[in-house]
Amino acid sequence: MAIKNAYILDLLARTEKRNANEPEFIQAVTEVLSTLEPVIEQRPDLVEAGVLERIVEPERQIIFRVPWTDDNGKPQVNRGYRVQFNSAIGPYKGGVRFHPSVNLSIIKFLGFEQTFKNSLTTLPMGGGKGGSDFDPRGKSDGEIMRFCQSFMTELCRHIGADLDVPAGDIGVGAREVGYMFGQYKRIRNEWVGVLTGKGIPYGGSLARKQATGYGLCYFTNEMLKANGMSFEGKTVLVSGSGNVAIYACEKATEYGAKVVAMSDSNGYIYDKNGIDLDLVKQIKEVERKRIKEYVNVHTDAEYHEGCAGIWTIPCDIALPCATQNEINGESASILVKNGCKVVSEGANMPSTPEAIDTYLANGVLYGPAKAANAGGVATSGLEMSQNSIRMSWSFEEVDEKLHGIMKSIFKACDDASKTYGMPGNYMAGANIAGFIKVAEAMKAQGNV
Ligand code: NDP
Ligand code: 2IT
Repeated sequence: MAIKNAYILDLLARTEKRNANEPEFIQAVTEVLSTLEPVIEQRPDLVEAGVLERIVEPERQIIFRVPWTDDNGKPQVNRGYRVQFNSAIGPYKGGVRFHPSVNLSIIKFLGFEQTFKNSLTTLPMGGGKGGSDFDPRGKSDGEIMRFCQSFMTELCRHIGADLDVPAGDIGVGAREVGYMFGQYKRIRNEWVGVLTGKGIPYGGSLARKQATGYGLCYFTNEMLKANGMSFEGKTVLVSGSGNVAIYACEKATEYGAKVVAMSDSNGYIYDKNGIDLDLVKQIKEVERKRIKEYVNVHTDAEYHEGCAGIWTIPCDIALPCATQNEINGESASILVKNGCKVVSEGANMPSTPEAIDTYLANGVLYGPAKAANAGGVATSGLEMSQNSIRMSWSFEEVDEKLHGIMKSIFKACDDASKTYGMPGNYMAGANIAGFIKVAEAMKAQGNV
C-alpha cells in the first residue's frame, strides 16, 4: 500500500536509517505503519505522546554467546537473542526460534509482530521473541539438551513468570521447552510458569500443541463465513509439516476440506487423494525425518524438490505454515491464476509485500498472520493462567476458550476494517485493532 501521510513517511525513513541491514524488521514495520494512516489522522494525541516512535523501538535487546559441546567433545558456539519488544499491556511473551537463518532482523520482526498479535488475543501479554542461529537438524538428543541448557543458563537471568515468558517456534517444540524449563528450575530454584508449551505432566496446557493450527482454521472459518463461504469440499494447500502445519491440516480436514499438499525446507508432497496425516505425524513428530518419506508409503503421491512449487498446485485455499516470505509476488500470481480464493497465514509474515498487493488487487480473502496464527500464543496465555491458579483445564475447556478467542479476533479485525473505511481488508483491521490497545496503554503510562 502506498503511504501518503508525511509523518508516517518520515518515521519510516528514520526507522530504516536506524535499523539499516534489517530487511525483515523494516518489512514488518512498513506493513503496519502503512495501514495506520486513518488512525493517525483521527488521533493526533497518540502522535503527540510519541507512541509511534516508541513502538518501533524494542524496550530491550539481549544478545549472548551460547557455548556447547558436541558429541565428539568439540566446543561449539552459537549466538542467542532475546528481544523484549513491548511490555505496555503485560509481561513480554513470545516464542524462541532455533534455525540457522536466525539473526537480529528476524527476531526483531517477530517481536514487533508479536506485540500486536498478543494485543489481539484479548489477554494481558506484551511482545517478545528470542532464538539462536543453532541448527537442530542432524543433532543428537544429547546435543540438543546441552545446547538448550547453555542457552537457558544465560537467558534465565532475563526472564520470569511476571517478566518474560518464552515458548516454542521453528525448531523449538515440547522437547526443547522441557530442557530449557528443567535448566531454569535448577538454576533459579523455583517452579513457576516461566515457559509455555511445556509437557502435560509438568504444567503444560492441553490443546497448546494443536492451538496454532486449530486457531488458524477457526479464524479462517469465521472469515469464510463472513464472506458466504466454508471449508466444505475445498482443496487446500498447507506449506510446512511442523507443529502449525500438522494441526492446520487436521482441523481443515475436520471442517470438510481436502488438504492435497504439504512441504518441508527440501520439497513438497502432492497427494490428490488427500494427505494421510497419521503418516505425516509419524514421519515428522515421531521419526523426525524428511517429508519425502511420505511417497515411500503412498507410491501414488508425488514428491518434488524445492519449496515454492507447492504454490503452483491448483487450490481454493492456501495456508502457508512454514516461514517468512515463502509466498512472493510470482507465487501469489500463480495462486490467483489457478483460482485460489483465500490465503490465511499460519506462519509469521509468509507473504512478501508484492504477494499481499496481489491478493488485495484480486479480491483474495486474506487472513494476516498476526490475527490468523494468534491461537498459539493465546493458548500460551491460557497455560500461564492455569499455572498461576495451579489448576489444569480439560482439552475441551481450553479448545472452547481458544475458539472463542479466534472468533473475537476475527470480529475485531472485521470491525476495525469497517470503522476505518477499509471493509474486508483484514490486514488493516488486525494492525489497527492490535495497535490501538497497545497505543492507549503506552500513552496512559507516560513516556517510558
Ligand atoms: P516447526 O519447526 O514445527 O516447523 C517448521 C516447518 O517449516 C518445517 O516443516 C520446516 O521444514 C519448514 N521450514 C522452516 N524454515 C523453512 C524455510 N526457510 N523454508 C522452507 N520451509 C521451512 O515450526 P512451527 O510449525 O512451530 O512454525 C511454523 C511457522 O509458524 C513459523 O513461521 C512460526 O513463526 C509460526 N508460528 C508458530 C507458532 C507456534 O505456536 N509454534 C505460533 C504462531 C506462528 P524443515 O523441517 O525442513 O526445516
Ligand atoms: O509466533 C508465535 O506466536 C509463537 N511462536 C507462539 C508464541 C507463544 O508464546 O506461544
